Amino acid sequence: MKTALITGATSGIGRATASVLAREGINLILCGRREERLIALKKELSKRVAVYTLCFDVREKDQVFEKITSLPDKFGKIDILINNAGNAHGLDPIQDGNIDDWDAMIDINVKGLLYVSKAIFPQMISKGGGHIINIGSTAGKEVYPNGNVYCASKYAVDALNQAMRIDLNKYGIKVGAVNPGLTKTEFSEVRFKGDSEKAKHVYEGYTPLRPEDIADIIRFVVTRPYHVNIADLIVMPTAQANSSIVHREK
Ligand code: NDP
Ligand code: 8X3
Repeated sequence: MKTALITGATSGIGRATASVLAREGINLILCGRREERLIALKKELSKRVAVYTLCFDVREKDQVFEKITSLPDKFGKIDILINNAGNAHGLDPIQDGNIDDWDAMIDINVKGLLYVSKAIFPQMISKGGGHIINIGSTAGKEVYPNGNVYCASKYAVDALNQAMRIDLNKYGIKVGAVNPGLTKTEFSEVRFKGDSEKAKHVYEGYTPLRPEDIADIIRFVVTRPYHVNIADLIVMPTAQANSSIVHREK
C-alpha cells in the first residue's frame, strides 16, 4: 500500500485530493495549519485508509523538519508527495503591492514547498523511488495584470518542478506539475482577505473548475505505471482561454 503526504489538505484542491486518493486505497499524511479540519478529515477518511495528521506552517522550517522526521514508522515511507499548500495574497499593481503579502507568497508558495521537499528527498533517494507532484498554476505559465508576485511565486514552482526532475532523475524519482486555472476553492477568499463578495465575482458567469476536477487529474497522474511520468499539465475551465480571457455570460 502506498502513502501520500499532501500539504494544504484542509481545503480546496488538497482536501479533494485526499478524498480521491483515499478511494484509491492510498494511505495519507494530511498537513495544514487548521488542526480541527485535519482531525475532521482524518475521521472521515480513516474509514477507508490509514491517516496521520501533521499540523504545521510550511513557512516555519524547524517545524517542517521536526514534524516530518517525527512520523511513526507506519507512515515513515512516503511514496507520493503532493506540494499543494499555497495561496495568493492581494491583487494590486506591483507599485502598490503590500510587502507583507509578497513575503507571504514567497515564503509559503516557494520556500515552504522547498522545505517540505527537502525534508522528504532523503527517504525517496535512499529507497530509489518516489513521486513528487508540484501544484503550480496557469499563473506560473503566463503573467496577468496585478498578478506580479503571485505569478513570480508560481513561475518559481515551475522552475523547481523542472529542477527537481533533472536533479532527482538518477534516483528514479518521478517529478511532475499540475497547473490549474480558475478553480473555485478558498483561494480568492484568502487573496481578498476574507472579502467574500469580491471572491464570489471571480467565479461568476461561467463554470470554474471544482477542486474535485483537479483531484481526479492527480489521481490519474499517480496511478500511471512506473515508466510513465506526467511532467507538466495545464488544466483550465472550458470558459478560460488563458490567464486573462474568460468567457462570462452577461
Ligand atoms: P485553498 O485556499 O482552498 O487551500 C490552500 C491550502 O493551503 C489550505 O489547505 C491551507 O491550509 C494551505 N496553506 C496555506 N498557507 C499555508 C501555510 N503557511 N502552511 C501550511 N499550509 C498552508 O486554495 P486552493 O486549494 O485553490 O490552493 C491549493 C494550491 O492550488 C495552491 O498552491 C494554489 O496556488 C494552487 N492553485 C489554485 C488555483 C485556484 O484557482 N484555486 C489555480 C491554480 C493553482 P491551512 O490554512 O489550514 O494551513
Ligand atoms: C490561481 C489561478 O488565475 O487566479 O493560481 O492566478 S489565478
